[in-house]
Amino acid sequence: MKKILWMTFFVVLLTSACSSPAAGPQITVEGVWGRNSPKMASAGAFYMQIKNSGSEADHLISASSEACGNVELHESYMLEDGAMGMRPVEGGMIEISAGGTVELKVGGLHVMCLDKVADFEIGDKYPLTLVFETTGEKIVEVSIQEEP
Ligand SMILES: [Cu+2]
Repeated sequence: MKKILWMTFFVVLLTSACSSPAAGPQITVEGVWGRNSPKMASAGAFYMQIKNSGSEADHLISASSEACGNVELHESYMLEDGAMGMRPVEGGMIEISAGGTVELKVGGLHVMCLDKVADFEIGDKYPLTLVFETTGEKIVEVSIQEEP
């Protein structure tokens, strides 16, 4: 009986914590990965889920990594002949709306690693610095793997 009371207490606590998001953006980044590729491939793409559990939108505005000479924010799009192309995102930034999640995935948005300086072998890990307009810098780890 006592146990049930305690459980109820915690459920109430959790519920109240969830119903009032913290002021400002609350950014978390998960599942950061890139596909394995040899060094002679000059570019690679990084994918991830970016979640904002806060009450205000934020924007991913740039990124950098020691594994890349240059990093750009890209989107994939369909070319006239049906093939896929990619280009820098419109406006140069990716919006993460309040309470929203943006998925960077194969065939969609991605962080483009240009002028790669290393082989990307399965199991390698590289730090990636993401810069958000409001949140500022967030350093995450890219895990090199086959498509999960
Ligand atoms: Cu790209």
